[in-house]
Amino acid sequence: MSAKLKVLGMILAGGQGSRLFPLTAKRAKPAVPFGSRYRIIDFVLNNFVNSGIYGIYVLTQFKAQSLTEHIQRHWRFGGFLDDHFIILVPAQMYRYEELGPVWYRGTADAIYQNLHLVNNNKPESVAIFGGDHIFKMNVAHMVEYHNDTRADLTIAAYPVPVGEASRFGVLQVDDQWRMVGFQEKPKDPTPIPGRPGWALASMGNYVFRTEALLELLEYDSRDTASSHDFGKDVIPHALKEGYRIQVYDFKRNPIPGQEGPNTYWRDVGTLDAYFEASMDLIQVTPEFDLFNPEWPLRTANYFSPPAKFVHEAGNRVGQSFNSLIAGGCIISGATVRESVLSRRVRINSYSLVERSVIFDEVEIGRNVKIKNAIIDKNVKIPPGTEIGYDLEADRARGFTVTASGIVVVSKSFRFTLALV
Ligand code: ADQ
Ligand code: ADP
Repeated sequence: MSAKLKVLGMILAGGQGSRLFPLTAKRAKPAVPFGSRYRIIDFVLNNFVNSGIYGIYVLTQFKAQSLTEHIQRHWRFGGFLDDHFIILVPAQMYRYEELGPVWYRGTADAIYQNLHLVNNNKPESVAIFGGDHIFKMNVAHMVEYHNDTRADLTIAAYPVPVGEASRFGVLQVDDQWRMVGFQEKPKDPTPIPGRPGWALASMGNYVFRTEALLELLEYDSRDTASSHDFGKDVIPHALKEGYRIQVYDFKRNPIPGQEGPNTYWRDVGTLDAYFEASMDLIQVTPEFDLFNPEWPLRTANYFSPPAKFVHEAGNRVGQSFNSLIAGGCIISGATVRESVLSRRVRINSYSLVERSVIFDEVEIGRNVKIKNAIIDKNVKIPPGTEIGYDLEADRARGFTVTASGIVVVSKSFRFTLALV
């Protein structure tokens, strides 16, 4: 069909993201807004595009409407170059005759059910990345390493504290960084030799030699004991069968315009992790820099007016400190500190918003106080409301309150006067 691709990009964007509930009540995790202007999936898409990988399929499944609209409206390119595309692939039971009426049974099955897309493009290798991490990665460098080491499979890795490693695949390498051990989400993670307290985690980002991918997935699909997951099934099987699996050290990944090791990778899989990553952005010199012109971060291009800060005569001020404020916001006689505001948020006089993440088109009335909160899209907050000050009261009003005390107000929440 199309021109032969060197690397085909496939993004797994079908996960449910249940630990991000209620932000994922109506949208898949990769579609959750992040960093004032972006959606989580934008970061991996930019990683591919900035690395010269222009043939990309995005595999969706769960509550995909918001994600679909974001990509269809805002990530269009291609035209007459038939090897330049970003195409959404809904789950469509392509293997109905073989598997019966089943949705994707796991991450490996999501690729297996779409292997015809790999065969159509005949790439040398397939880069299979998760759709829900905040990071910058020059994928071309990882592919170069994959080719230089003649690997069947290359897995990107990042050191994490042992205490957190049970959430990840944990791997062991020899002195050539060939993988010699792998455990998916182990109870008792093996530390890195000579670095007690740290374990080497799989980032869930893989580059496969195409032939090896086809063999491994054909095998996995016939394995009745398998849960058809890369981490649980395919990688342990590949290791056992002696496939050459190399581990790619993410820290050595060079990002143009960025000095020093590449250190920032976050799985914003829980509300607390999501909140922390949002707060990372408003540091004076953030570890994750949105402003690097050599690593452009494309996203939806809305025609919003500029952000506006106004105050009328008197003491009221419209001001904001250490914050990210998107287009179309009006901060009128209110104060915003250490916060991340998406488009068209309106905050009225005498109100104070601190250490909070506010999604699109939220309206905040007068005399409102909000701290340590995430407020989802379109919520209207009546005058005089306090959020984040009395966590018991917040729970009683039906908000989600996380272990570390972050209050989340869901998209569908409607205030009545009794709830102010
Ligand atoms: P998890 O993050 O737990 O572990 P998983 O929840 O399966 O893996 O999600 C991986 C990616 O696939 C996500 O982007 C998710 O949205 C997507 N996905 C999940 N189910 C899908 C489906 N049925 N169809 C399409 N897409 C789907 C994995 C690895 C670990 C590694 C971590 C790093 O298994 O070894 O450490 O990622 O976060
Ligand atoms: P987001 O909050 O992620 O920006 P939008 O409000 O833009 O999502 O909605 C994106 C798409 O998802 C729209 O087509 C909308 O109709 C659909 N959608 C949102 N909420 C629901 C829902 N509760 N049920 C069905 N579709 C929904």
